[in-house]
Amino acid sequence: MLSPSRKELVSLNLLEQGRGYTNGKQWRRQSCWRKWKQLSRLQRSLILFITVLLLICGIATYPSLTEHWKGFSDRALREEEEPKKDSDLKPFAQELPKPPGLILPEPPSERKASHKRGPPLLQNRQQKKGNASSVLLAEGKPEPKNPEKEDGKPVVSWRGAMIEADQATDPAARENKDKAEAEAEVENTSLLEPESVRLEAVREAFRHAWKGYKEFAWGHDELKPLSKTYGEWFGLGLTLIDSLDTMWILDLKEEFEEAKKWIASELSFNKNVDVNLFESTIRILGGLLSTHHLTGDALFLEKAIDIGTRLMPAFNTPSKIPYSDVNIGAGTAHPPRWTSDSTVAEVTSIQLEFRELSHVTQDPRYQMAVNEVMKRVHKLEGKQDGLVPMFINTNNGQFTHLGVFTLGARADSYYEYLLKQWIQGGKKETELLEDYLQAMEGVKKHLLGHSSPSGLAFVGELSHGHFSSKMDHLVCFLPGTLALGHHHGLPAEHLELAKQLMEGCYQMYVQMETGLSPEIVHFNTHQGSTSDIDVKLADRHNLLRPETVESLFYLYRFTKDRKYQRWGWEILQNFNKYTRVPTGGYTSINNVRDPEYPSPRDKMESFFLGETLKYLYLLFSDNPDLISLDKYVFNTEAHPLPIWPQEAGEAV
Ligand code: DMJ
Repeated sequence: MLSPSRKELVSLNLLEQGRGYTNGKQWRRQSCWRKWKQLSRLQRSLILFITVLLLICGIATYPSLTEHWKGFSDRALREEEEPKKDSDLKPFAQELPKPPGLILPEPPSERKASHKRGPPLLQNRQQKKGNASSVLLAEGKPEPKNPEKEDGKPVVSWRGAMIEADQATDPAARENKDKAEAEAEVENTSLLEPESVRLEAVREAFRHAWKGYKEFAWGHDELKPLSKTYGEWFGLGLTLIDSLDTMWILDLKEEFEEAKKWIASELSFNKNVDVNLFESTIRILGGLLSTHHLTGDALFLEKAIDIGTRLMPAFNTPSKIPYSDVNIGAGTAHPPRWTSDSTVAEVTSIQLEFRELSHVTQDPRYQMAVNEVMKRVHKLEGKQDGLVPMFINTNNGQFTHLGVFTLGARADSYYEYLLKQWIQGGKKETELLEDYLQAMEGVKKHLLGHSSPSGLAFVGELSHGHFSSKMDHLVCFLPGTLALGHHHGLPAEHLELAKQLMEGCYQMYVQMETGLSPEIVHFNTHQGSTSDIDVKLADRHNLLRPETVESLFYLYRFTKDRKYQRWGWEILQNFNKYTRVPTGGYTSINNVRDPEYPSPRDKMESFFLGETLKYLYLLFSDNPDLISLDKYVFNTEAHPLPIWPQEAGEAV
């Protein structure tokens, strides 16, 4: 601290300098020196000490400061060129809870990946959408302001979804893209178990499920793995029949032979029971027909003819639109107790099976009955751009509950079977194709949405003109169906949309704490949302459904992109972690958001063996001839039925 006398002296001198100011260099030097001399020793040491200190700090912080300044100016430049876009895209890695350790050993490379790279979607988005530009930025090249205009290429626009017609025409960008894709391929492959391990993992899961069924539910419809008993729906050995062709495909010979013995000696359809026409057609008739086709064993055809014939009374209605329920012993049919309506998906998703039954027996009755349904539905009023309502009246044959459109429950497989019947019949029934194409346009126009903040594609619902971002897990059949259509010659846009929707479906798993999808989600579409997906309390269950792995199978078959196998592998691990019951079997769960207590439901649906495990196996196989998609078309319960061979001289 300075003494009062010293203070005065300093201020006096400053005044003097102000008066005699000449700005000469000589004067300034002298004046500074004079001032320095006037300071006390303490003052001088203090100033020297502070100066040295500042110098040391400056040297130490120089490199990080320059980095910071550089980064700041880069960001400012980017924001100026592309306002908001990237800054809105929040990495999932920051939002996702880290999944707990898995029961099955996780590949070391995968563990590494979860730390290093974050969830795959974000990388995919970077590779594809942000994409060429983010590669350019990483290389230190300026990002083009408006890539779609610069290269003169139009973009395909589906209601806000911009799909690049041809990415990166600039050779450098293309090279970067190819490199990024090659790297992604190497990385995806290194994250995967070898094919034999993947296939064996599915076989093992099947055997475990079968163990529970065999021990506690043999010959009954469904296993209740926790209470170690069974549940009956139709009392027809539903799980056993639904699983037959899965065992054949998975090469589980011993299990298959045991099941076949039961079919031969125990299965009888001469029972006074009400069965649901749709469910028994897709699971029982479909399962028997495909097993017959794969094995060539007449036993399965005999049983298929028996059940198919017993289901026929369902079509004896004033409108030719079938009733939902049939008593297969009494030969009577009726609608549900509370209504004379059937659901649209149910009456339009039995065609592949009845048509095949006619084809294989040369008895046209079955095919005529189901073709009549399609003809009538084709002509009906009440559609919107090819989208159909969910109910149809069996008396007057008209749609009911008009104005509500979904690709989820009650309508889903209508769309799937339009395409698949066209394929089954050799692509000649153009009405089916037209209805399918128009419906896909309707989906794009009315139901396609994009979530916030990450822009995930999803298919919502429309109710009297109001869009809802609700999506059933059931809708995840759609990416696979779209990809299948493209494989059979439909436009590339279908495959592009399939890829986008596939990512959305995968995120329905990844963003849940158990890594398993809930039954229903709501995508957030409001700007500023912090998460893409919301799940209501009542929708948090998982029934071991197949649709996402089904679509992963198609996407992998047609694109050979290994990320789809990797995604399927993750899903299998999570089924093993959260739904596997130690004493045998897998169970539906109530809460995919609680990894501590997912709350088992004590039920293993037959489609877990009929579909989910079969599609996982086919997804993990690298053999495109294992149920070739040029020879077979899967029914909606994953039973492969043959594509009819073309008559001699006919164009294929
Ligand atoms: C299956 O029975 C069929 O896939 C059907 O098309 C929809 N529901 C279940 C699976 O989720």
